[in-house]
Amino acid sequence: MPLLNILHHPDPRLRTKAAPVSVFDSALATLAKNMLETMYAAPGIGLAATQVNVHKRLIVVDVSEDSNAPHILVNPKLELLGGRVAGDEGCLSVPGFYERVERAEQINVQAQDVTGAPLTMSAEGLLAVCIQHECDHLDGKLFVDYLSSLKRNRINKKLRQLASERD
Ligand code: GNR
Ligand code: NI
Repeated sequence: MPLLNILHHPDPRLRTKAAPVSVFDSALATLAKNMLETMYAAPGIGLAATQVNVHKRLIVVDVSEDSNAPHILVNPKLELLGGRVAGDEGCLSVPGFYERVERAEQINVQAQDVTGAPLTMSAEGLLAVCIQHECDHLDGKLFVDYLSSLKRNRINKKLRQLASERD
């Protein structure tokens, strides 16, 4: 199975708002499978289609130690419940940077599975944080958007520098 290329901030394509999925075909299932494989290889605990330049509302997450609890969520809708948690957050599209971000501690999620069947789940802790982070990607949002402009500018400068050294 091929690994997918992950876009890096400040690539403007990461700012695209993803469109709802309406066709639940084998191409969608293959995309989800390739996204999981890419996430595990990175390694990461979540991946949004936006990050692999596919602008559809599809995310994959697995926060388990043994990489054996994958969730594939299509057209996810979040209900933020009580509690706030602050934790260090990273992103495969912002490599090398980890910063404190505040999120809802508990959420409910309504989504569809890869066949289009409705699915609901509740999540807390790291799983809840990860799902919120992935849903932000689908709206073109990155964790750096929550930081002070000082921190964000520092990260932008460093990543632009690294990108220009690669080209
Ligand atoms: O691998 C990841 N780790 C992580 C850690 C704390 C909060 C969120 C995340 S998600 C990130 C993978 C990623 O970039 N998903 O979009
Ligand atoms: Ni991310």
